[in-house]
Amino acid sequence: MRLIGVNRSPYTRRVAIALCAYAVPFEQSELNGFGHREAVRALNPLGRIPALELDDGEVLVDSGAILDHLDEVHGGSMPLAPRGGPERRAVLRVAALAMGACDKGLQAAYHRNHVPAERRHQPWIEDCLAQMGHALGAIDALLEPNATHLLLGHLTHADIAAFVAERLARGLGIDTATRMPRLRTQAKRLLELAPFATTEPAA
Ligand SMILES: N[C@@H](CCC(=O)N[C@@H](CS)C(=O)NCC(=O)O)C(=O)O
Repeated sequence: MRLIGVNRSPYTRRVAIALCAYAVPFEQSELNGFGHREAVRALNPLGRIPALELDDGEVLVDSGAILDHLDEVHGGSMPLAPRGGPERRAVLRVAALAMGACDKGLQAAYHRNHVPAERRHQPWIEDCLAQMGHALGAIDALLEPNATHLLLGHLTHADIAAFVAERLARGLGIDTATRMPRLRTQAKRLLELAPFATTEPAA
């Protein structure tokens, strides 16, 4: 199995964390959507990371679809998203909020990085970052002060998605320690666990 993407990407990293949490062996090709356009498009016509190449050559795209497959095949009796019911909905809701926050954060970053300075629209950047902050604030409010996990008392995609989103938010200049202190504390705790520590990108 081969994961295509760099762990600086929150979407790639959530897949890498899940693979490690499920103890699935994998190789990683550190390609990114901008620097390796052709190579990435050859695997994912949309030109985005992550993609996951299975051992039989099938290529899965989009982190949500990839995780759905990993849960189905490797989740056993305790998948990272429960298989149904209100518990599944709760986990997917938090994961959707966190990954939507990443979408907004990246929209801001793309605008900042790809639009020439004279055409840059600062209110748009600020609006995107405000949406990101608002979603992460809502997740922060769900965390019990000393809880290790957001939901269900064990690791789920909610924790993984919140972790990668908090990291991206910090990278974009959001002061998570002040604005989402519980989420920041949880992220520090998770970083002590192997799936999180071993996927940490180099500074
Ligand atoms: N919904 C997708 C988003 C993937 C995504 O936006 N990846 C970024 C890297 S963080 C990318 O490849 N961007 C390049 C582009 O959009 O051209 C997922 O969950 O996998």
